[in-house]
Amino acid sequence: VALEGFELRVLHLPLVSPFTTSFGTETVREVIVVRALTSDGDGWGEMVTQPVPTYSSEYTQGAWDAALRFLAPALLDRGTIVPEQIAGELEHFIGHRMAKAGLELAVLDAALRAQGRSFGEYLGVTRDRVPSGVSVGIQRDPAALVDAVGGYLDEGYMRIKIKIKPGRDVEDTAAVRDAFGAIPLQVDANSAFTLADAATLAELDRFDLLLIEQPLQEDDLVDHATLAKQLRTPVCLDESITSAKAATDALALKAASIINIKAGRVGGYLEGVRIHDLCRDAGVPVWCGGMLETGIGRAANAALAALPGFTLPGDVSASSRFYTRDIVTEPVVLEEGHVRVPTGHGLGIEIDLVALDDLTVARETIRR
Ligand code: OSB
Ligand code: MG
Repeated sequence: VALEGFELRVLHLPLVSPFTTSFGTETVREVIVVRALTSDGDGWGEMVTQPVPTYSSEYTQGAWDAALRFLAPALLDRGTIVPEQIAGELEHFIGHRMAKAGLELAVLDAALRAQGRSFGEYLGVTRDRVPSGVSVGIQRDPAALVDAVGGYLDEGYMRIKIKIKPGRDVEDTAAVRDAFGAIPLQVDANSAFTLADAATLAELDRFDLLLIEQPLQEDDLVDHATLAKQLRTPVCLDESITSAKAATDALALKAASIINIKAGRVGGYLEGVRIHDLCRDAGVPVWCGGMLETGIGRAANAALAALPGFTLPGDVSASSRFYTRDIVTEPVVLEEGHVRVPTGHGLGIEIDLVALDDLTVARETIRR
């Protein structure tokens, strides 16, 4: 595609309820929406950073600065580019993967719209809908957690993930298991534990969890391998898997037996596909993680999760799980516990420009 510019916006989307993880509570989703301006039309992407660098080193103002100062100008200097060249073009800039992913997605959307192809067809999806799991934040107490989980099960979600942290681990998990029996259940610690907590984490073994996600810190690959040997629950990595290379290393070290794929975290959907492919070759299950995406990333995630190696339900939930008002005209909905893979051209979404403008708090356009 012939790139003419990029429009970046910071959006604030109010959350339907506060979302609490081991690193804090959010009541508003701050996200950067990218519009690629090309001679063949526009494309949309999003940078899934959060305002504070607690999940990873990336954060909104950092992504904004890196994108406007370095990443977008490098792509605009090239002028004409195909989406598959973007990651290579930006490789000499270290990190800033969420920012890179947002730019790549916007160009992918523009290119596929121009070709009249859907993102799912481009990726080679093998399903027209994917089972939907939901990520449930830490609640006031285990009883409130049981209430929240019950609500999501009533809506039809097919797998529950609960957030845990030290002191809110075994009791919370036990409460959910006791209340709902043999539902597909997993936990996510967002790096909140250390190897010294191995005995506590081993207590979770009795709950027959699908997996425990990211118990230790991002760079604790060897410690994760040590911990994995002490647990019956499979260890899944999220934060640690920043690239296909990191995935290869984690599998070689036996630090994980399952991998969570998030396009933003790994620098783009195309890198996410590479991780899918290598895990599939290695017989390692993967699932699609989420970053409270708007309708843009939510549509892209539904397509990614429809690749054959995604054998576990992802955090691919309905827009209504987080938002009362999305920025697309047809937000993702839950149908019999599933989310449909979009079939329209590009990501298969139309932007609600009124909602987009209403939710925009900052905006900048950079042109060739
Ligand atoms: O660790 O998977 C995570 C949200 C923000 C940052 C990290 C994570 C999450 C979630 C929510 O668990 C997943 C979703 O978008 O539904
Ligand atoms: Mg996680």
